[in-house]
Amino acid sequence: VIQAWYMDDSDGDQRLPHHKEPKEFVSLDKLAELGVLSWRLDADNFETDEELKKIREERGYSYKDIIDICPEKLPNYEEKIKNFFEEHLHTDEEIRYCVAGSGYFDVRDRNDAWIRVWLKKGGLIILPAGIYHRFTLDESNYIKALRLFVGEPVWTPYNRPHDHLPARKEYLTAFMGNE
Ligand code: KMT
Ligand code: NI
Repeated sequence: VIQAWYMDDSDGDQRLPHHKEPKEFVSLDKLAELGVLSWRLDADNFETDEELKKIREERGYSYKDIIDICPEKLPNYEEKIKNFFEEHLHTDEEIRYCVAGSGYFDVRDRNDAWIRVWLKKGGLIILPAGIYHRFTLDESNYIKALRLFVGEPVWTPYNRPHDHLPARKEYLTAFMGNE
């Protein structure tokens, strides 16, 4: 449901897996060290799932909507697809729960290398505020995801570099051991 690996350095279709040769997988514990948290949930019953309810209550995720990423359902599809893949950060967590389809969230590790996180049906991922990341569809070309948020949502992406933002500094302090 959630797998992660280091990306190769090649350009080319962003929707391909971009494994290194040989493949170099990254554990969920390793992701957690970067502040990236993940769960495996029952996506067929997400409307009534008690485990999801508990996570939402504990973390204060009062807001919820659904994003359906396909040309028919997402307004300005091409532009959004392009913007999602620009390296950026947010001043709040990015919380996505995949209930259908799949996609790649790429995050930077502490050496600034790309880790590709493959989110599939039943996977919930939390990217911490201030982490540089990007998103792309994979070869299936479709994802339907719940978006959760604490209070009124702010989706503003700050494209790299935005190192002076408090959220960036706080991220570095919390997860990179910076002073
Ligand atoms: C973002 O901010 O990068 C996104 O919302 C990605 C798309 S959600 C599957
Ligand atoms: Ni984002």
